[in-house]
Amino acid sequence: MKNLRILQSLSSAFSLHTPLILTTPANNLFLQLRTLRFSCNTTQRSNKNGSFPFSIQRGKRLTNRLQALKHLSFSTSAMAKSKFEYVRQFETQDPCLPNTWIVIRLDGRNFHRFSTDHGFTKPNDERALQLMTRAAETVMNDFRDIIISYGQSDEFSFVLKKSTMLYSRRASKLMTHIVSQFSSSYVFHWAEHFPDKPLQYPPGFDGRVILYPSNKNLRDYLSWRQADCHINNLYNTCFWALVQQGGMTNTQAEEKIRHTFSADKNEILFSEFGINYNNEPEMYKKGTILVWKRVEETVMKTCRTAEDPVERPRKVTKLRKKVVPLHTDIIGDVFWEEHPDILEDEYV
Ligand SMILES: Nc1nc2c(ncn2[C@@H]2O[C@H](COP(=O)(O)OP(=O)(O)O)[C@@H](O)[C@H]2O)c(=O)[nH]1
Ligand SMILES: [Mg+2]
Repeated sequence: MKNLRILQSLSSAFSLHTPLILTTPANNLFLQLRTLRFSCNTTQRSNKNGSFPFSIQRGKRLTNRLQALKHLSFSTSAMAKSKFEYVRQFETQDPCLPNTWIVIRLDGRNFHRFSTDHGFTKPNDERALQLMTRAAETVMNDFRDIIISYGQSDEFSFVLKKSTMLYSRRASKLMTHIVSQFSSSYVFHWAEHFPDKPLQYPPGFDGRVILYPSNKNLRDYLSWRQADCHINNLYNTCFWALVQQGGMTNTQAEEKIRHTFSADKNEILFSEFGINYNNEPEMYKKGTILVWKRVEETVMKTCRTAEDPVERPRKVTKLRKKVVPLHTDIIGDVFWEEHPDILEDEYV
C-alpha cells in the first residue's frame, strides 16, 4: 500500500511538471513498481540540453517527492526512442462519454452505382440484403458487446451496451474496427450470395459514432431508421411498379408520386397493380434487427454419465448465445417488452 501511495505521488508530481521537463505526456510515462524498486522509463534524449530530465528543471515539489523515495532503490533507464517520438503528442484521445449508448452506423459508399454495376434487383435485392445481414452477424459475433443491430438498404447500425469498456470506449477504435470488419466480411461472403456475379471492385463503407444518454433516445434513433426504411420502401415499391409494370419513364413515375402521401401510394399500388403493400416481405418493409438469443444446441461430446461411468461420445444439449435476425416492428412497445434485457444494463 505504501509503495502504491508513493507511486501515485510520483505520478502526480510528474503530471504537474511534465509540461516543463518531459517531452512525453504524463500518461505516456511508464512507472513500474517491481519488488521495491522503481524503474522509471522516460525520454532523455529529447531534452534540448541533452541532460537527464529530472535534474534540469525540477520544481521544489518534485524534489521533495523524490527525496521521499531515497530509501528505495530508484533507477532510471532511457528507452531507445528516436528524436521523432514527440509527434505522438499530436495524437488525440476520443473516448465516448461514460454511461451512454454507443451507436455506430455504417453506410455503403456510392451504392447507387455499386447496386447498378452488380445488377441488384429493384427496388429490393434479397441477396444483397442477406449479404448485409451476414456481414453484420459476423461483426456481432466478433464484438459481443453489441447488444442489438439494425439494418436496411446499404446501412447498418450497431448498438454497444452502455457499460462497454471495449477499446476503452475510444470512438475511432470502435468505429474503424466495426466498419473494417463489416467491409471485409461483406467481400468475404459475397460469392455465397452472388455465386454468378463476380465482385467488380471493392465496396467501401463510411462510419459514424453517435452517443445517446437515455433509453428513449436510443429507441427513437432505432425508430427513426425503421421509419426511414418504411418511407423509402413504400416510395421505391410504388416508383418501380409504375416504371416496370406501368411502362412509365423514371421522370413520369417521379412526377406522379412526388406530392403523394403514404395512403395515396398504397392506393396506386393496389388499384393499378393489384399489390397490397401489407403483403410485401417483412424484410423489405421493416429492415433487419439482429439480437442475441439463447438457443439449445446439440453437440457430440466424449463424457460419462451418472448411469454409465465409461467415457464415450454422447449427444449433449447446451445453451448458446446466437445472433438471430428479426423483421419486426421496433417502433412500438411490443418488441421492447419481449426483449427486456436489451435496455437494462445491469452495470449502469
Ligand atoms: N437496386 C437496389 N439498390 C439498392 C438496394 N439497396 C441499396 N440500394 C442502392 O443503394 C442506395 C443507398 O442509398 P444512399 O446511401 O443514400 O446512396 P449512395 O450514396 O449512393 O450509397 C439506394 O439509393 C439504392 O440505389 C437494393 O436492394 N436494390
Ligand atoms: Mg450509401
